[in-house]
Amino acid sequence: MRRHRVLSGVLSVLAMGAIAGVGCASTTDPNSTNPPPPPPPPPPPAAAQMTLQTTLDGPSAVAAPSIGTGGGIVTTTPANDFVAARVGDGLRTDAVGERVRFPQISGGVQNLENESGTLQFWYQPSYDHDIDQKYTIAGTGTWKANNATAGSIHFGKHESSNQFGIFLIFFDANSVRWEHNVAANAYGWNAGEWHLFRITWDVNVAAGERNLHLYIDGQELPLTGEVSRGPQTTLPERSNEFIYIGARDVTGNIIAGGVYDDVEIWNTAIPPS
Ligand SMILES: [Ca+2]
Ligand SMILES: [Ca+2]
Repeated sequence: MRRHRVLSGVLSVLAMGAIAGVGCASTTDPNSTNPPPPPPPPPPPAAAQMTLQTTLDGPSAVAAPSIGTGGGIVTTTPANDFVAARVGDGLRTDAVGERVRFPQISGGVQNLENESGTLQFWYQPSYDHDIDQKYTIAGTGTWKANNATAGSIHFGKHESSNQFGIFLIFFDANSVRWEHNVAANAYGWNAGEWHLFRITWDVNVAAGERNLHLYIDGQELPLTGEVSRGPQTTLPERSNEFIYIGARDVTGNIIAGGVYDDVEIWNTAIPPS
């Protein structure tokens, strides 16, 4: 949960008070030749803070990330399957259920802000984007047996029956499902290539504005399907809910495949600069 909106409101009230004060002064001194004061500055934007950062260089980078609260868990076969990656080592996934996960919040420290945020990571898929296999890539909550966590986001790649598109699925506070897609002809990657993925979300955008955005290598991808627009709802972060890099579930039939590196999460939606 966040507090800066309260601060913004206070600043707005103070600014209005300042304007009112200026108006009173001018009416009591009609002969003043002083130039009118400049208008008050707008309230400052919410300060973006990184809430989680991990090098994925090994088990300790998951148990104790460089930014964020610890308690992350590695689930791979073989155990702790970290291999040479983009910078140092990274996490290798190549089967159902393989991943690292971090709690959304632990000990009062948030790794994630469900209201708005940015999830960025490097990913080297082990497969071409148009092979006939569904993959799970990352998510901000659990998804088991078609039962996803309210207030979570899920990202992956479809098989042929869904035209090899990307899926980016958002569940609001009431588990209403918004499934965004990227058509297969609007993106692409080959096995072994490193790409920079960025997902942003904000449930508090104005009416008509999109809540989610997806970028690969700094380029925004066109989202089609059930496009979610604001304002929307979500849930508070919970200590028993998790951010998944790799598989969103340890069972099921949707596999994770590829090497991940350098995961970063911020508490506001930040487009690539
Ligand atoms: Ca690394
Ligand atoms: Ca494995």
